Amino acid sequence: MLVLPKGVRHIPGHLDRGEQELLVQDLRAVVGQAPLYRPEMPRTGKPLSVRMTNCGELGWVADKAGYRYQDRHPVTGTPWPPIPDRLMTIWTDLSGDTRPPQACLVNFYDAKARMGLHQDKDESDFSAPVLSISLGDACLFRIGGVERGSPTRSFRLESGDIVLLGGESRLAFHGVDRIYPTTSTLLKDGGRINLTLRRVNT
Ligand code: MD3
Ligand code: FE
Repeated sequence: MLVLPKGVRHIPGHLDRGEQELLVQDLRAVVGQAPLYRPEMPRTGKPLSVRMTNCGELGWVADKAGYRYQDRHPVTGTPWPPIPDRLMTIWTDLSGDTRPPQACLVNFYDAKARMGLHQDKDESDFSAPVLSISLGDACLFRIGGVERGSPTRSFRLESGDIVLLGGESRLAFHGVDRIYPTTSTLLKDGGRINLTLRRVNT
């Protein structure tokens, strides 16, 4: 049996196929307003393999100047579109927080994309959980402890899965080791989408 770190709640198959399709429709509208772009590593400017966009009052961005939340798309300069109602409802149903999410980061992985082990520390409110939704191809997700060297555990995330990261796990190191191409028919051209709903400020 796989034991998850404290504060991690994995809900396999929370969203059925119909719900996943409706979410993809919502996301197509979001990406029409706020196109996916490729963020870059601070200092080096090396592009990330994951493409990103956001919806909500704030969005997470990365460029040579650093990592931060800001209220506009870094390429188009326009405000992020609102978080779709369907996502707001999922947050209300599952987060245990009465306040609405302020940011929804949209990550898109092609077959080769990955995300190295990192902590999410650019928010100033760690009391709310992060709610993650996986759509499309499966991935191998890894999570460790709050110190970089501590042991990690890996598990597969499938389309329709939700993960809540709260409490002790909110500052845990985590990453995406690999995508399993062609494991889902949800996205016509394949790939994986991860959505994270977050509180940013207190
Ligand atoms: C554990 N995204 O956007 S989602 C990220 O699948 C990010 O795209 C990954 O890491 C993805 O920052 C993982 C699950 C996740 C999200 C936020 C966390 C796990 C987390 C915050 C703290 C601890
Ligand atoms: Fe993260």
